[in-house]
Amino acid sequence: MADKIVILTGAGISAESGLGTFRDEGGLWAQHRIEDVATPQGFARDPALAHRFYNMRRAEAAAAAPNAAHDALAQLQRDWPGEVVIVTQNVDGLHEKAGARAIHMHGTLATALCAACAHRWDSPSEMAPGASCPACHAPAARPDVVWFGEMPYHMDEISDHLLDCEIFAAIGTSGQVYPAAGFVQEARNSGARTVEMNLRDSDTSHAFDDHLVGPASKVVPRWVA
Ligand code: BJW
Repeated sequence: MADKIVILTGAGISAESGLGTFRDEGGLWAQHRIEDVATPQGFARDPALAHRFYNMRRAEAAAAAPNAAHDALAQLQRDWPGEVVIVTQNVDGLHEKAGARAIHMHGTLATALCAACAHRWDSPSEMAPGASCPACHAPAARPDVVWFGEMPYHMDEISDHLLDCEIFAAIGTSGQVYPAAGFVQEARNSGARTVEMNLRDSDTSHAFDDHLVGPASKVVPRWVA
């Protein structure tokens, strides 16, 4: 039995809950410029545009329900006699809706962040440019998400888990964004067995020992069973 399993999830696990991925055909980056909505420079240039993007995503996430893949991971986390650590790049909150705990390395739509004092609070469903922080009152409220060029959250904690896991799984992620794309190599270096679950090959498929090809709602419950 593995004492510790680390599972990295990406946008693909939520695709069958109706939430668009980023880089698949017709995905979010086909409709929105990364430079405008997913960089601190884009937010500084046109905060209203970025807020519209995240307000839309927040509304879609609020209306979405977890699918069989989220449910299977929550069940694994409940039932596995060892530790199951879910690290998600997703900001949609669907792991929590399924009853799991997850480390949110790219933040969450559920909270707002003050760019001036780093205070966090429950996000309103619609954020607007220039909104004030309830703690320091600076007009510096922003979505609590990690944009390109910013440091992902909880990296020390994640590195510690990668150092002592026996199994590492990646589900529905394209392997195009670092540092998450490097986790499989870190886990391998620690001696973990690695498995990828995806509709197709990702940029990091070559680094995995095992591959389960298919929609997450089918392959994840099968892997967990
Ligand atoms: C299914 C499915 C189904 C579909 N079933 N599967 C070179 C080396 C190392 C690093 C870099 C480098 N060059 C640049 C960098 C840094 C940069 C980076 O990686 N850039 C790349 C483009 C190269 N990274 C960063 O800037 C990160 N920070 C950092 O490195 O900090 C250190 C540092 C700081 C300061 C200075 C210097 C260094 C931060 C990255 C932040 C990413 N942010 C976003 C937005 C988050 C908020 C939001 O949600 O809007 O995170 S971008 C976007 O991509 C989002 C995602 O979490 C992330 C990953 O996407 P994901 O989840 O993989 O989705 P897709 O769409 O790409 O793939 C979907 C997959 O699902 C596909 O494979 C499908 O096949 C599959 N799929 N349906 C199963 N039903």
